Amino acid sequence: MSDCIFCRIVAGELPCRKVYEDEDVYAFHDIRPAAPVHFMIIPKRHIASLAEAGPADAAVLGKILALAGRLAREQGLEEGFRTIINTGRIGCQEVYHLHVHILGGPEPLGGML
Ligand code: D5M
Repeated sequence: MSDCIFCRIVAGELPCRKVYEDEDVYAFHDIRPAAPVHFMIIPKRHIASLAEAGPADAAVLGKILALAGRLAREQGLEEGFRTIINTGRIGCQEVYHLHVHILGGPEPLGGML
């Protein structure tokens, strides 16, 4: 989708700090970090949100979760990290291309849900 900023990042049309890429998945640092380390893992194929994902997306979503630990360790998050997927208006999703946030740093991130 040409009007999707994350599709444009995947296509190399917008700059990013890339963490990882393969044929299905792309990962890059968040432009507005909410933790000392904050990156996102996304499917290359446009999926607007978790609410729109279906059975055809199961493999890429599994791949993203299965990659999270390895990419987090490679970014220095040896002692853990937080994953967040914001979905839709109520979930405060800003960018409508499904993304898994990975956040962490040297100290615990503090209580959430
Ligand atoms: O979060 C969307 C996130 O995407 C938010 O933390 C900012 C980030 N963002 C927006 N534009 C960019 C670019 N161009 N590069 C990197 N990061 C970006 P959400 O879960 O939708 O609320």
